[in-house]
Amino acid sequence: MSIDSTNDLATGIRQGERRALAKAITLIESVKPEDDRKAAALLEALSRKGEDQPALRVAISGPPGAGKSTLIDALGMEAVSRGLRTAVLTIDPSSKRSGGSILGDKTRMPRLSAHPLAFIRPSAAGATLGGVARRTRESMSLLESAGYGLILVETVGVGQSETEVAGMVDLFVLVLLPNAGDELQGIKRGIMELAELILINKSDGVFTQAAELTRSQIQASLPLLRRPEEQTWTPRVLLVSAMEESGIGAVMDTLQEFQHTMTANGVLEDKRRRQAAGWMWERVYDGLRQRFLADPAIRKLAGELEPQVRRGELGAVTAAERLLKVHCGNGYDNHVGNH
Ligand SMILES: Nc1nc2c(ncn2[C@@H]2O[C@H](COP(=O)(O)OP(=O)(O)OP(=O)(O)O)[C@@H](O)[C@H]2O)c(=O)[nH]1
Ligand SMILES: [Mg+2]
Repeated sequence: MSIDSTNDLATGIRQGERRALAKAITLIESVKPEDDRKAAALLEALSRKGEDQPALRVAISGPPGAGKSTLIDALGMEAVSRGLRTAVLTIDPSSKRSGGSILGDKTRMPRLSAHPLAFIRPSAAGATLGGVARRTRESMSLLESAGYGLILVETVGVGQSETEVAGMVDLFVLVLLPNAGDELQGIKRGIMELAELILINKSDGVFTQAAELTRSQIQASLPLLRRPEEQTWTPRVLLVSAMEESGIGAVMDTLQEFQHTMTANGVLEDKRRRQAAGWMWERVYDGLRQRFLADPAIRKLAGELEPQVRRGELGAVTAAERLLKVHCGNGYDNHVGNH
């Protein structure tokens, strides 16, 4: 791709062309080093204009089968009915097993995927770190440039990926099942702490009572979970049924209230700036790792040293030092010497 076509891509994205957007996300997710540069150029071309209306970035997280995809379909439909262009980034869990079933999650969002104001992008789980796609931040930034006002990110499962995704969104939504109260479905306290909004989904039919009980239990435990530095927003617990589409309007109201409140008091802006600093370091580490691994001298030496370490002939620390020395040259000793 030439510089010109990077510019074409940028223009297409600015005009909200879906094909340009899809192509750009593919470029951004590419693991080829030469694509990395083009992707960086594209992000730069888009950021220079710098007058994007920030999108509200929302993570939708929760245990498998909690109804995240069904909920996103309903919530997305509510958002587009309010005139809000809505984008969804999802990691298709089935692609881990089948090696790339892209249809999985789209079929769970049948109405939204057909809506002209919506854009759904499933990423294969293979390209992920934890449950977050490798380039989720970058994809969100493209979607923002394309004028989407709401970005919903569905994350897989519960675990370390939650902390990671919470570090790149404005608002973290935890979707739980009606029986969550007792053992909290293995949800760690740390994940509960991340949530600005907790939804008890499947509050319908035979689950109604259990859902209400769970809601009051979680509500009661929330003050204990509150982080002292975040006094500006009190986490909410809402009952919803994605299937029956009850409570969805209230969820959308809450998202918009969060956006208004946290924009007005400047907390959202602060959060984004902190996240941007984290993003910078992430890119630096990622770039260093890639460069290191692409260095032919490193590859050669690593090819010799690793088997020796495996055979127990060479210590891991000694081997690592030798590799770092090759990459950094004399600067390595100087640098280490400074500490
Ligand atoms: N009764 C009831 N069932 C629901 C509701 N929402 C989702 N389901 C059902 O729960 C199952 C899982 O829904 P999904 O939306 O695929 O759940 P998910 O959390 O996205 O699942 P993974 O992505 O696999 O982790 C499906 O069979 C849905 O039909 C709801 O509000 N009520
Ligand atoms: Mg899902």
